[in-house]
Amino acid sequence: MTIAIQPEDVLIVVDVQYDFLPGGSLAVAGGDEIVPLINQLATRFNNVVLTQDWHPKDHISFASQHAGKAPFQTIALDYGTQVLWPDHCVWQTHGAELSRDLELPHAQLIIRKGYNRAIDSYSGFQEADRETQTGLAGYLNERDVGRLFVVGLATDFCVAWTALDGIAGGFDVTVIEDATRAIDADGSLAKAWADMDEAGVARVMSREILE
Ligand code: VGL
Ligand code: ZN
Repeated sequence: MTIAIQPEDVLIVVDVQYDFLPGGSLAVAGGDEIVPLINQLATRFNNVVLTQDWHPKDHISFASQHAGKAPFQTIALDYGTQVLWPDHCVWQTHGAELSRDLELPHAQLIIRKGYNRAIDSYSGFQEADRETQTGLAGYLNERDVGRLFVVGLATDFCVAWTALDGIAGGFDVTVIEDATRAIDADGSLAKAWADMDEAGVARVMSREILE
């Protein structure tokens, strides 16, 4: 099926930052492979928005902040279960920078998330407490945009949560599968796709847009 991108559609580029790319502290396998594809896809969109994971150095999601805990273990927090991560995307570090290989001169908004020490934020829309809003929904609604197409890192965390919250916010959301890569810890990728399928997130391949 061919998908014709409309002028009001939006490409959301999630967390293409050095710490999630090969060599980074939370490297996603093959994360670098999607950058040229994202650049190509972006030429079809008038509207491009990026998200940037942006943590203080003592962020609650870092295993280093919890005695006796290792990355990829979990802890219970007020807002639910939190996966613990290696320190990553600490503000004003190289790892937090967006990849310089992204060619998105027409991108209109960079939304930072995860800057509150005590709350994680996988989603570009709201933090993990499910209350604190980033402002992205307000921005998109005020601009009266069309469908949302989500790409970036990682499929099973920030891409999935952003897509799911997009649906919850009443948007038509599609994930461009081959323009994402996953962490896939402990079945997280299969679960993310099951959740997205159930919520009504559409799933396409980039060739359906580019052909
Ligand atoms: C992400 C884990 C922690 C992501 C961000 O971008 O998917 N994953 N912080
Ligand atoms: Zn993070």
